[in-house]
Amino acid sequence: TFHIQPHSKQKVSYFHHKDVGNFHFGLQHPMKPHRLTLTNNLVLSYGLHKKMTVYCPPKATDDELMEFHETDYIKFLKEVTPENSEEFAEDFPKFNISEDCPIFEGLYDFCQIYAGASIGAAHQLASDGADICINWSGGLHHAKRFEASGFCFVNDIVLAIQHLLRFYPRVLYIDIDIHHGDGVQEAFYATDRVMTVSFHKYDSGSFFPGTGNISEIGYGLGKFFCLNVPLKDGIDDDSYVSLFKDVILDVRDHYQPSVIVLQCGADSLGKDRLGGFNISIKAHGECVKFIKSWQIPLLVLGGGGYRISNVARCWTYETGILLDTELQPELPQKNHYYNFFGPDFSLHPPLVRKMDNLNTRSELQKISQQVHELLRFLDG
Ligand code: V1P
Ligand code: CA
Ligand code: ZN
Repeated sequence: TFHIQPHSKQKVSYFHHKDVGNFHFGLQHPMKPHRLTLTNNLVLSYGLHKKMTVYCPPKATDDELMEFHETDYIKFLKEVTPENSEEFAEDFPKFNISEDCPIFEGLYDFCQIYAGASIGAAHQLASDGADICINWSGGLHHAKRFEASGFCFVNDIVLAIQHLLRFYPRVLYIDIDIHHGDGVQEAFYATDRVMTVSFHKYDSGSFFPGTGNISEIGYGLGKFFCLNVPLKDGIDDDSYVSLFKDVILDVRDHYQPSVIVLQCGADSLGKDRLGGFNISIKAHGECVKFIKSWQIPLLVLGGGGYRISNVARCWTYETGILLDTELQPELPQKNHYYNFFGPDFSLHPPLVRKMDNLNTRSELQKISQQVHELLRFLDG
């Protein structure tokens, strides 16, 4: 007799450092690490910790950060503080210290914590300790070898992928943050061992960081191993999810990745404070569900997300998806931050607005066609 297994259960590990939510970029700054405390709290109040292994990740060491970053840049991040910043002011332009990337109390600890969690998660995947690893504090995709950019100081994604490359032949990186994953793209632009795919808002250069045209396809050995899906404001659930599945399935079939890193930036949700897309938490989660269903080792990271109550909802819902656990739509009342989630107190508040989808059917069709044509170059 045959025993049909619809899907064998994937083992999930969850990395959360208790201090990661206590850092502050500054009062006016949109990046709020507190969203990580909110998320963790909601994950626990749904009881999801009972279905996965929860780790307090070790902080990344200086040497680990220098696997990608320049020694001088890491030394600078380690030494500079709000108090001594005058002594270092001459270095600010060089390292892109700015309004976006300000010096704040505990900056280096913050970097060590979120990068340590991504490296630890990568290590656990590679050593066969889990099938899926989650680090919602990671996904800071803009940081460059020797400079900060777009709220990102060290690039935990590049560090995690570099670690995975010691064990796996091909890494697929997928980025659904509304911003272009430029730092990860740049780091692996000339290699065929990492394929980077980013979906993002692109308006010929004015939306941050300004890159991510479909014409950016990789260089040298990496030519065609970089894919960009530029979109406009107002994209809705159906257009986004169907384009995502259409593109990413063809990527999988051509590239046949041995491991996947998924950056789940929640600023692609409707009503985000910086983004302009119009998608729901269910649609965002559907992208995660689709990748998970392939049963390929998976590292799941956070990223942007600037309406923090929705970020916490989204990443909690996606933790549930990764655990094959349906969550009741009413938020658990025993949650310490319950009041943050009014007036609806629901996991699925209405995020989708009556707004124009500036992506026309024919434009989306054209992007899909261009992507399939580019992927054909990966054959043979
Ligand atoms: O637009 C810019 C730069 C700053 N100007 C000189 C142009 N920066 C954006 C940065 C967005 C970073 C997104 C990060 C991520 O992809 C990953 C974590 O989500 C920016 C914006 C904006 N509306 O795009 N910075 C700020 N807003 C900002 C506002 C207030 C205080 C500090 C920064
Ligand atoms: Ca993106
Ligand atoms: Zn973003």
